[in-house]
This record gives sequence, C-alpha cells and structure tokens, in this order.
Amino acid sequence: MDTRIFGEELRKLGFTFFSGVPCSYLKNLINYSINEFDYVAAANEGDAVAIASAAYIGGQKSVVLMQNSGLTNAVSPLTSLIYPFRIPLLGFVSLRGEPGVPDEPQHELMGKITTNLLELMDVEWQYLSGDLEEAKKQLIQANEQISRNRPFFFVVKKGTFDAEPLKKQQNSIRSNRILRCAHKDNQMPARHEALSVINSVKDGDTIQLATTGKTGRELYEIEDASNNLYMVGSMGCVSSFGLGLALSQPGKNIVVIDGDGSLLMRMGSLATNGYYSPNNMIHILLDNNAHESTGGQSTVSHNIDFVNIAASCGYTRAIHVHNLEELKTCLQEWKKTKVLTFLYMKISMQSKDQLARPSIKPHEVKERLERFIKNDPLMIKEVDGS
Ligand SMILES: Cc1ncc(C[n+]2csc(CCOP(=O)(O)OP(=O)(O)O)c2C)c(N)n1
Repeated sequence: MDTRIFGEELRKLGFTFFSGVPCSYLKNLINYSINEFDYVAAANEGDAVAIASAAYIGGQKSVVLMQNSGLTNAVSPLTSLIYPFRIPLLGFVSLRGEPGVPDEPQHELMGKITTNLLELMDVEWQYLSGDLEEAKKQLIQANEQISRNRPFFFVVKKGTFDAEPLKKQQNSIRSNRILRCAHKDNQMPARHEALSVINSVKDGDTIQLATTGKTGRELYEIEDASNNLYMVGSMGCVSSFGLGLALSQPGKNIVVIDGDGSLLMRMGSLATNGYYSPNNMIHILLDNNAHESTGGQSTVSHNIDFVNIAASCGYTRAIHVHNLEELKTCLQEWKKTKVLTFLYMKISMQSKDQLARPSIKPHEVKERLERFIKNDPLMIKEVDGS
C-alpha cells in the first residue's frame, strides 16, 4: 500500500510520536516516520516502548515500530510497564519467519510464536492488510482500542508498504561540556538521605521518576506526590521513560533517579539520552554496587566509570557528587542552567527493614501524573488536600 497515505491516516488520528528499532519489512513506514514525525531511534525495542509510553503520558499519541525478534527485547516493559500502568501504545511488529515463507533460520521460531506472544502479553493484534482501504478501516478499529486505554499491535508481513526513501537525516553531534570526576572522599549517605535531598529541591514543574525496587518505595515513604512516578517493573527503563517525558513535556523538569543494577541492565539508553539531549532532564545514579532490593547481591558496577560513560554519550554535564550538599547544589544549578545532566553518587547499602510499598496502583499513579501535567483542577484539589 501507499506508505504516505497510510502515514497521513496515522497523523489524522493524532499519532505524532514514534520510537523504534528498524526492520527491513517495516523500512518504508519507519522511513516515513523519520521523515515526517517526531521519531526517537531507540537502542533497543524495550527502550522504545518506555520512550513511547512516557510520550503518551506527556500528551502525544505514540507508536512503536520493531522487528518481531525485537519483541523479545520489549517483553519486560510490555508486561510490567504498559500493562500495569494501562498505557495504550499502537505498535507495528514485522513478521520475519512467517510460516511457509522462506526466511533466515534465526527468524523461524519467532515467526511461529509472534502472535501467540502478543496474546500471552494481553496485547490485541491484527495482521495489517496490504490493501489501503482495508488498512484504513483497521486503523480506525485500532484507534478505538487505544481510546479505551488498551494497546494494539499490527503484525506486518513482507511487502506491505510501498517504497518510501529516507530523506537526509540531520544528525546531531552532542559533546560533553562539564566533566567532574571524583576528587575527594565520598560521604556515602543512605539512599533515603539522598532521596530526601532530591525531593526537597523539587518545585511545581518537577516530575520525579524512581527506578524499580527500593528507590521507588523509599521515595513513596518520603512523600507520595502527584508528580512522582514509581517504575515498579520494567527494570532499567527509567531513563528512557524520562527521555520520552522530557521530549513531550519540554516545560517540565524531569528528574530521573536510577540504580546501578538498573542502569547496567539497559546501558544503551545512555547513548539515546545523550543523542537527543533534552535540556529538561537530570539523570541521577545512586550507586550502592548492589541489587539491594533483591537481597544485596553485588552488581558489577565497581569497575565502571559512569561519569565518563555519560560524558562520552553526550550528556552536557556529567558530575561525580561526593556528598549531600553537592547533590543539592548540582540540582539547583541544573534548574538554572538547564542542560542534560548526569549526577553520580556513591551511596551505602542500608534501608529500613519494614519498607512500605506504594498502595496506590500503577495506573492510578499514571492518571494522577497525567492530571498533574494537564494542570487539571482535580489535581489542584489533591495538592491542596481540599
Ligand atoms: C527485568 C527484571 N529483572 C530483575 C528484577 C528484580 N529486581 C527488582 S529490583 C532489582 C535490583 C535493582 O538494583 P539497583 O538498580 O542497583 O537498585 P537497588 O536495589 O540497589 O536500589 C532487581 C534485580 C526485575 N524487577 N526486573
């Protein structure tokens, strides 16, 4: 079918934000998205789901594009981000390895299980018709599903889209401007002390995103606020989620609070964040060299120079903070200077024995955050306590 006409149908239905990883079967639709829409080139398909999910919460109807082999990379955020938070993404997943169609051996199994996998993940799907008029009708059905807050994926067979040449892409070269490495002893505060400082600096335009595990639980205990989001699942996706929110909500200050285990799980996200460089995002890594939330098992972060890695990925500022006072100063500076900033802090491994878990459900956290973003009067009531 004509890729441009199909793309314009997507626009008419309000889909404006795209993220994904290319596949040759989807090449023409991906080229069109890059040429005509806001498109974020993710390092992997799971990051794309997190980026697009946040852009949706930020007010842009969002689309993810991926090869079916990449669906496996996206299983964690599809099952533990968009499902519990009820985020309605529109997806296009190619069907490499379609049974009966000759293809490479690495696609054979995935070709057989793609649609089953979507069903297992409670994602409604259809094969996308190659007939434009039929496909337009399918899009309308998909959009109805999205408006009911449910995700919908199209499975795309070979040759569905007509050729769409990629226009010349404007590549941005980002370079680090401020790099401050460790130069004195670290204070090694507890995580909750660092979180209390971060929380004390927030203002009415701040959105705080806390990574999976005890980081979210401790932030919740310090203060459960409408402008907080606790990732709970989709470990490693918090900064990709921050990127999607920062790009879709440039007027908000996005504070991403990460852990070493989480960041190591999806370190490709640093490259994507650095490339798109949203000025309104600060990424704070609290490194206790451990998966503390699951029993304190060591990570492999002991050897990693995260500050230099963030700098070389294009974070404008990458700073090692040695103590809580520096943490506060750097956060305040970021609010004034507003450039993509990475703060690294070593923390000790200690937390309360009886740590609460958010009693508010993930989808309620999302709905509350959406109201905060839209500055809904209902929200103002919640903040007032009235
Ligand atoms: C994909 C995935 N793998 C494993 C887990 C289990 N898990 C939850 S929190 C956590 C540890 C996170 O480590 P880190 O980011 O360093 O934070 P810390 O617990 O030290 O605060 C793990 C392994 C998970 N939720 N998701």
